[in-house]
Amino acid sequence: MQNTFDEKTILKSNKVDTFESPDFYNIDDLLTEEHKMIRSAVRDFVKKEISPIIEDCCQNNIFPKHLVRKFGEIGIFGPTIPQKYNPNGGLDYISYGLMMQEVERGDSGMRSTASVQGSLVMYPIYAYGSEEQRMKYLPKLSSGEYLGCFGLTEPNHGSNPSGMETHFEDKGDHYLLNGAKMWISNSPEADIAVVWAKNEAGRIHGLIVERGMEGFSTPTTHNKWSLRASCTGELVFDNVKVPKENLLPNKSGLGAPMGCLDSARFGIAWGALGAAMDCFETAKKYTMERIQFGKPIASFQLQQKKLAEMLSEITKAQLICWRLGMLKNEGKATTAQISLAKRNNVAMALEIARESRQMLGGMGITGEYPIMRHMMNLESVATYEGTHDIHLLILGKEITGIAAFA
Ligand code: TGC
Ligand code: FAD
Repeated sequence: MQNTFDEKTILKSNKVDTFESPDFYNIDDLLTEEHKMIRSAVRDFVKKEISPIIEDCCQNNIFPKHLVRKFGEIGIFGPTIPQKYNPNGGLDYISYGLMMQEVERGDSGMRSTASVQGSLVMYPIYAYGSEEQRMKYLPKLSSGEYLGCFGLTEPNHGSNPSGMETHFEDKGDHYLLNGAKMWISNSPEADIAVVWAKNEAGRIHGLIVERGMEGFSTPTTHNKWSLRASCTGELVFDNVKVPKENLLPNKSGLGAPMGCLDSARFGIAWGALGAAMDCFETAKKYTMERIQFGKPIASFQLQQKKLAEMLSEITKAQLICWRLGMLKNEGKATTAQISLAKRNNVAMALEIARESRQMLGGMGITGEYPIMRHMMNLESVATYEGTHDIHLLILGKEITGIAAFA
């Protein structure tokens, strides 16, 4: 098992988190008062609940599971889902994006927990599920009473999920599920899993598998250098009898899981921006205070060049996120537009993390500052939900009309 959170032994940071986001192009003028209130509430939550414990959680590979309920209380899970199923729902995509930005500013692993629950578990149950499934699962997922996970990737099929081997057979009164998924965020602690598997005809369907079903296990993945506060594991199905009412009835084919990824990748584009902002703000403060050669290092041109380039990239990414959010609100955002945002913003954040790590010199490798943790986390973010190169190929297909995947 991943180590468990213990209020008594966790080493709380006594550093005051004074984060404020850069807004060089007055992008706040494009936000509503409600957007700003939501951002401010989540920022305060991160300062109070995540910043003090996250370094110790990551150093010691602890998943702070108690935060799942707290995320539920402040409405982080599935905020765009209608209020009929999620009392905290009914918000727009800019609100969702701002939430992901703030949570990932705290830690990418915490954003993973939130975006898997909202975009990859609640979204498919809402969009492809029956009314009974919606009423049974969505309120509990939104409150954090249940934690969910999403099983698409397999040991032999990562970038090409259409080749998946996990399959189920119709046994009359139930389905019999066999196979395995790996690299599954939340799996070791999840109450339910939305699992993608092929039927006898080779058609992909989503099934809701519940913890406790015989033959279903969720071994933990160990030895990660990245996302150490997020729990990751496998999903193993050994003749699991899944009730027929647990099949998501309203969409099948690869487009079903891929539709969920559109929503999660959108959240990652915003989240990575949050991590980049945290690195930039940390480097800016440090270089103003650190004296070398009798001056603050911020007075040297090479440091200023790095800061100026970071702010330029953050500003461009903010504009991409805002525009994409508006397109999502209008139901017009395309898969390729989302790919561009996910790929660009994660690469931008990783580059800013690497540059700002350098700017802190030796201090940059310690847990006194958040940069090294962001940098390690972002290596996973660049891989999951479609790798950096897969998103390049999705854009290549959009531009040329020719798929270069195979
Ligand atoms: P291709 O022939 O292009 O498409 C097959 C069918 O799928 C449809 N489709 C989509 N539908 C909606 N949204 C999308 N984004 C879609 N992408 C594809 C497509 O229209 C088609 O439908 P139909 O009805 O015509 O059959 O499929 P392909 O097999 O050639 O693969 C395309 C490729 C490589 C782009 C795709 O498979 C891909 O994106 N691969 C990356 C895999 C990936 O992203 N895995 C993510 C796993 S989940 C995860 O990482 C969670 S981490 C969470 C966290 O901790 O935050
Ligand atoms: P591969 O597909 O084997 O790719 C290896 C390399 O080959 C990559 O660089 C890739 O870009 C490249 N490559 C592959 N195909 C091509 C091609 N056609 N052309 C050029 N280059 C190519 N999955 C889930 O289903 N649910 C989760 O919750 C989840 N959480 C995750 C959490 C973590 C921490 C990590 C690391 C992964 C998670 N994943 C999850 C899995 C993730 O989506 C996959 O790791 C990702 O899609 C890549 O698959 P892979 O690791 O098998 O790499």
